[in-house]
Order: sequence, then structure tokens, then C-alpha cells
Amino acid sequence: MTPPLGAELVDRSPSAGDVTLFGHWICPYSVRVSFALAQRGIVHDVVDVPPTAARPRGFVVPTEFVEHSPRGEIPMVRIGADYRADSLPILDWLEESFDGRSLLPADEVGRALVRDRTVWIDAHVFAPMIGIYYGTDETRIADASTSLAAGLAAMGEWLEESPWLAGQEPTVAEAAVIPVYVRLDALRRLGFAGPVDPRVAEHITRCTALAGWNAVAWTDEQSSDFVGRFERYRAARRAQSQG
Ligand SMILES: N[C@@H](CCC(=O)N[C@@H](CS)C(=O)NCC(=O)O)C(=O)O
Repeated sequence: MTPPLGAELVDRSPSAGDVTLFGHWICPYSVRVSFALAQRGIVHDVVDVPPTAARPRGFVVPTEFVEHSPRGEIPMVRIGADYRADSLPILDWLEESFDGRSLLPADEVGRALVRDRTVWIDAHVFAPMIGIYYGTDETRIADASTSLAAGLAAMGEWLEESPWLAGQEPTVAEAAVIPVYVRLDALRRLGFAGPVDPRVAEHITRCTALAGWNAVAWTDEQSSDFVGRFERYRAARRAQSQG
């Protein structure tokens, strides 16, 4: 069997146990970091910290997380004795901290393109994605759905030029968008009605062959758990607004 792209990488982290991700599968920002760690072959530990809304009753938030997280948000990463929060700065920090398969091109022009596209994805793809599942009325859900389809179509234009979002190799831009791909089925069940640009559909297929994909792909159970949570959230908000 051909190993997935990136799987042949040698771990160059100082030693196992030096890198810890505090995160959770349901958090799209954590998924970005999980993907990047796995794609780059950086050996790491994971401390499961569900977002507040998804914490089981009695969940004890680890003291290390409380002490070092500036805003109480996941993802947070520890490398040695240093900590960082916020997914996109964490991705940059991983680039600075580890050799090996980089998710940034070597040249400055290429790097600038990755940064521009990553920020664009955050505003025009991630934001409508979140708008869909936090949408509580049909109009807002439909508007977010239209915006997400438009964002994906714009990404399709980039993919006309190259197989990856910002060039000939997977980059931080792939890490930025991967949570959208991971939850696409769940988004459909929560109201995403728009088409997925065919060039993006092909890109999704390419992404599923990456080593990082295996670390973040959802099972059907995870998709259903996610959908169920947001259906209950919507029902509760509707009941609130009627009462
Ligand atoms: N800008 C941050 C956003 C992170 C974020 O919003 N994380 C959520 C979970 S998905 C969180 O931890 N919220 C606080 C909470 O659940 O208490 C990033 O890019 O990492």
C-alpha cells in the first residue's frame, strides 16, 4: 500500500513528550493544529479539553491549561516550557520551531501568498461555516450557506492554477481549511445547501490522501454527535425566543 503523502517523514522534534496539544476534535481551530502536527510528523501528546459547551458534567479542566491559556480557549500548544494559543499563530510557531516537512514555501513571495489566502479563508470560508451551525433562523442559515458556497467557488479559482491552495505543495492554507472539509457532511445536515465547486471537491479528495487527514477525519458517530448538539442548540434558542 502506498503510504499517505507526508507519512514517510522522520520526526525531528527534540523528543517525544516535548510537544502537547490541548484541544478537542469538535473544535475547528484545534483541528487545524492537529492536522498540521500530523502532516508534519511532529510527535506530540494530546490533552483533551472540550470547549465549555461540550464538556461532560464534572469535567475538570487541567490546571496546566488554566494557568497557561490566555483566554481559556483551545487550541493551546506547549513546546518545551513555552505555550501558545490561537490556531493561526500556533501554525506559524510550529513552522519556526521544527524542521522537516514545512507547510510554508521557502520563498518570501510564496509565503506571502499562503498568508493572504489563509487570512482570506478565515474570513470568507470559516466565518460562514460557523454561521451555518450557529444559525438559529432559516434566513441566516441560508445566507451563511450562500456565502460558504461563494467562498468555496473563489477557492476553486485558486485551484485552477495549482493543485494546492497556494502552490505546488500543501501549506498552512490547507491546515486552515481542513476543518471545513472534515465537517462538510455535518454542515449539509445543518443547512448547507450550496454547491461545492468541483475543483474544491477534487481538492478534498487530494486532502484525504494526506497523512494529516487521518488524524482529523470524523467518523459517522462524530458527525452525528456534532449535528445533534447543534440541533439541540437551535431548539433551545428557538424555545428561548418564543418564551
Ligand atoms: N481565534 C482562536 C479561536 C479559538 C476558539 O474559539 N476556541 C473555542 C472552541 S472551538 C474555545 O475554546 N472557546 C472557549 C470555550 O469553549 O470556553 C483560534 O483561532 O484558535
